[in-house]
Parts: sequence; C-alpha cells; structure tokens
Amino acid sequence: MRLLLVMPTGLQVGYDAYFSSSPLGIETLAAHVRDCADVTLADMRGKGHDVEAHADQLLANEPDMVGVSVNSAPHTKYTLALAAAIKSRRPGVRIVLGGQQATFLPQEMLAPGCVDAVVRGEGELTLRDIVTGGGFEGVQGVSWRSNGAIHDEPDRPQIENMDDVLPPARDLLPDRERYRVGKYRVEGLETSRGCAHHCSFCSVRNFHRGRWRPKSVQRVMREVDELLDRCRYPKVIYFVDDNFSTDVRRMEEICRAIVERKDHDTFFWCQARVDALAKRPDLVEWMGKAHFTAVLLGLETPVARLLKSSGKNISVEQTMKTIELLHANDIGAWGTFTLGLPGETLEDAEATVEFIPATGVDVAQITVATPIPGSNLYDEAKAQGSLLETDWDKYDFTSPTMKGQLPKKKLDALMHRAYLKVYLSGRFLRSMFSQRTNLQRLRRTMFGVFWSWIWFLVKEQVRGWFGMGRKSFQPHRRDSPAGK
Ligand code: B12
Ligand code: SF4
Repeated sequence: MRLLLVMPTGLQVGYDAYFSSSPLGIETLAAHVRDCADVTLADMRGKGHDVEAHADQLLANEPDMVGVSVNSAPHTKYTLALAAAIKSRRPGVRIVLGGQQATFLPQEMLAPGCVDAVVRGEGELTLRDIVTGGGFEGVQGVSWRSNGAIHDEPDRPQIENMDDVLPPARDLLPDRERYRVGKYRVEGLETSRGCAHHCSFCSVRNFHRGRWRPKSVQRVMREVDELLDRCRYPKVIYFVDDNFSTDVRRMEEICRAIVERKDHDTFFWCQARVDALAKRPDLVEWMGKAHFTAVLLGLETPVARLLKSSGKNISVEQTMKTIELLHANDIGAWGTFTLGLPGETLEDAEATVEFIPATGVDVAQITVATPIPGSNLYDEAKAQGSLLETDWDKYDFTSPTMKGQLPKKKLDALMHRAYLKVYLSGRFLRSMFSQRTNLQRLRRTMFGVFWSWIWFLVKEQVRGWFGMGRKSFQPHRRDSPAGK
C-alpha cells in the first residue's frame, strides 16, 4: 500500500510563519507502519492555501490512502477542502484523519462525505491495524463511513509502555532546515503523553483520558543522543510534552543525563508549570546546567478568581518566584497569557495586560480563551449555548468565539498594548546590542519574531483595505462520495 501522511496548513495568525517544529505526529506514525507500507510524508505548512494545487501535488505519487493530521481547530476547514479536492480527482483514494481536533469531532469530519475514517486518540497501533488489515471495520479506535452511515468502533486501549513508541521517522522529511524558530533550527522530542491537571481551556487531559504516561529516561536519552549525533546538531531540542514537570524527579534525571553529554552546543526547551518549579530551586539549577534556555509557562492571568475558575490553580507568587529562579540560571521564561476567560471583566483584562510586562517574561504569547473541542470550556459553552462561532477558521486564538468575551477590536487593542510594552522595553532593546547570555539571545530572537508579526499585521491591514483579506475555506458537501 502507498500511504501518504500529511501535516496540513491553516488560516490562523499563528506560528507557521515563525515557529515551525517538525510534525512529530505523522513522523511517529510513519515509524510504526513503514515496514508494512510504502510511506511518504508531506508538510504543507507555509505552502499557501491553494487546496486544488495541493491536491494535485499530493496525488502525484499515486497514494492508495492519505492520512491527515488535524491537530488543531484552524486546520479543520483546509483539511476538509483538501479531502474534497482529492476525492474529486481520485475517488478511490481512502482518506483518514487523526489528531486532537479530529478525535473530538468524528461526526463533523465524516458528515460531508469526503473522509472515509477518523482515528480517535493516539494513532500508532490503530493505523497499523488499518494498513495491515486493509479496512476500517472492526478496528478499535476508528469511526468510519460507508454508504452514508457512520460507524463508531470501540475505543482502543492506550499504549501502556511508552518505550514501545518508536522514534519519529525524521528521515522521511529530509529538509530539516525549515524547522526553526527565528534563526534557530528546532527538533521536537516527545518524552511523555498527557497531563494530570484540569485546565478548562485545554483538551490534553481528555485526549489522553486523564493519564500521564512517561517514556523512561534511558529511552529519552537514546533519542536525544540520536539527535545530537545524527541530525547535524539541532540548535534547539524542544520537549513537546504538555507538562514536562509532571514528575520532577524524572525531570532532574533527564537534566543530569544531559549534563553528562558535554560535547554539544544544543539548547533545550520545555513546557512546565510554575507550581512545580517554584518550590524546586535545585531542579532549576540543574536545568540551567543542562543548557535549558526557554521554558514555556502557562501563566494566563493574575486574577485569582479566574485562575481558580479555569482550573489552572497557580498563584502570582509562584509565577514571580519561577521567573526569578529561571533568570538566576540564565533560562528564558516564555509566558503564555489568556484573555477572555469566562467571567472576565474589562478590569480583569486590563490587569492581565499590566501583569504581562511586569512578570519580566522573555517571550510573551497572548491568546484569547478558545473553546477547543475536547476541553471542558467547549462542553460548557455548548451546553450553555454561548458558542458564538461554528466556523473553525475563526478559531484562531486571537478572536472572540464565546458570548461574554470582549469584541475583537478591544481584544486586539489590549493584546497589542501588552506586546508593545514587552517587546519595546529597555531590556529587550538592550538585548539588540549584547548577545552574551542565553536570555539576551532569546530576547533578540523574539524581537525578530515580534517584527515579523508586526509586518504580518501591516500586510493584513493593507490587504483588507483592498478587499483582499483572508478568505475562509468553503465547506464542501458530498453526500455520497464516489467509490462508496
Ligand atoms: C508541539 C506542539 C506545537 C508545535 C508544533 C506543532 C506540530 N503540528 O507539530 C507548535 C509550537 C509549532 C504548535 C503550534 C500550534 N499549536 Co500546538 N501543540 C503542540 C503539542 C504540545 C504537541 C504536539 C505533538 O507533537 N505531539 C506528539 C505527537 C506524537 O502526537 P500528535 O501530534 O498528537 O499525534 C498523535 C495523535 O494525535 C494521532 N494522530 C495525529 N495525526 C494523525 C493523523 C492520522 C492519519 C492518524 C491515523 C493519527 C494521527 O496519532 C499520533 C501518534 O499517537 C500539542 C499538544 C499535544 N499533546 O498534542 C499542542 C496542540 C496540538 N496545539 C494546539 C494549538 C492550539 C496550536 C496553535 C493553533 C497555537 C496558536 N495559537 O497558533 C498552533 C498551530 C500551528 C500549526 N500550524 O500547527 C492545540 C490544538 C487544540 C485544537 N483542537 O485546536 C494543542 C492540542 C494544545 C492544546 N491543548 O491547546 N504546536
Ligand atoms: S494547560 Fe497545561 S497544565 Fe493545564 S491541563 Fe493543559 S497541559 Fe495540563
């Protein structure tokens, strides 16, 4: 079987322009089926939005099956339009979707009739069963469509031993130079799956059924070594785990193991929680020694009421303490902040905007609370009838999508004010002239990213004036796809 796995693009004002990490999902899936299928990978991010041209390009190798990773809301409409374009050219090609967004919306993905199956949850074993068995019927974890009817097979048990997950087939996407943040080459590495916390706006907990499953330290280090030795020294290894600090003892072991690998000049990034780091100065010291240079922290808002109601359950004290510890070890703090949480008043939003520069973060990323499928926020907003938007292209994480959120113009103004305060501050500007520390280098990189974002906004504005604003993908409806 010729299997093509695709990472789609989306319309969001998002990362694609400045932070593109390799598509670990399809690379990992490929590793699990390459012995029983002829697998190729295609990463469509940053390649425009012409689905018709993309369909021609993707069909050039004559695949029998196309699998698309619908990991985030803004990929949805592009993917469905691409599926329709593929089916109109080659009705016999089977199309399978997977990823976070597809998992929680199988009916919506299958209803238009261009997609044959959705793989729910992690896909390694399910895709292998599909490829070796040649069909969808009876395969655990699949929702599939036949003659207009949708069938949901039972859930598949999760992989128990995470060491059984094979390293991603990075060799199938040989152009690694394109995976970078600013000027740095990036390689993603997954050391665990899931998170035990309950943040209302996050889908990770439900996707991984409330469990956190780690790979062993030895297994993680084998992959680190492979990247350091064989992948021409990525400048940044980004541990993509949603919460790398779930088990702080394991985290320290990984840091110690990295310190033992002296012969490299790679930086490490991860995502962690401030309640875990604030009480472990010794661990943050190990992180510094291991050359961690950025830690992504969900800081959200300083408003205690909202931190509680969103289930984040951290405190401003933990935030300030963690950033102080990180800075003391020359590690950058990448703060993500949220406007528009349910119950937020204008005063609360203003407080968040003031808080962002006051934290001293080295990267600020502000999003508007968005009810993504799989999150409690989505279920509640749906139950309360407070979803404003059903167009997935509007789920761009900078726009209001729920009743009660501030209008787009006001949210934009608040975000821009905070960004300007952070990125035009004295410490950022000073980092332009000195590049001695990791903090200065990170700020300099992010300053460049900030300007590419400003440039993007200016271009959008100008396109808007000339009526050339972003177009939404048109929904495609085919009640009975050929070949069914
Ligand atoms: C690393 C990461 C990124 C990286 C790289 C993204 C990438 N696509 O590789 C960066 C920083 C660039 C990024 C950006 C964004 N991200 Co992101 N990201 C993640 C993160 C933390 C890990 C993804 C990962 O590599 N996992 C490891 C691999 C092995 O797992 P996987 O991709 O899930 O694939 C498995 C299954 O999903 C399934 N599967 C996936 N695809 C397919 C396809 C087929 C055919 C099959 C059968 C199975 C299958 O099988 C795979 C193996 O088990 C996830 C959270 C998470 N835990 O998934 C968020 C997450 C996917 N991102 C999210 C968001 C919102 C974004 C942004 C939109 C943020 C923004 N404001 O712009 C952008 C989108 C940019 C883009 N075009 O991708 C959300 C999506 C929620 C949603 N429903 O919309 C998530 C779920 C985090 C969250 N809960 O908020 N992201
Ligand atoms: S936002 Fe982070 S801490 Fe909260 S549930 Fe999601 S992964 Fe866990």
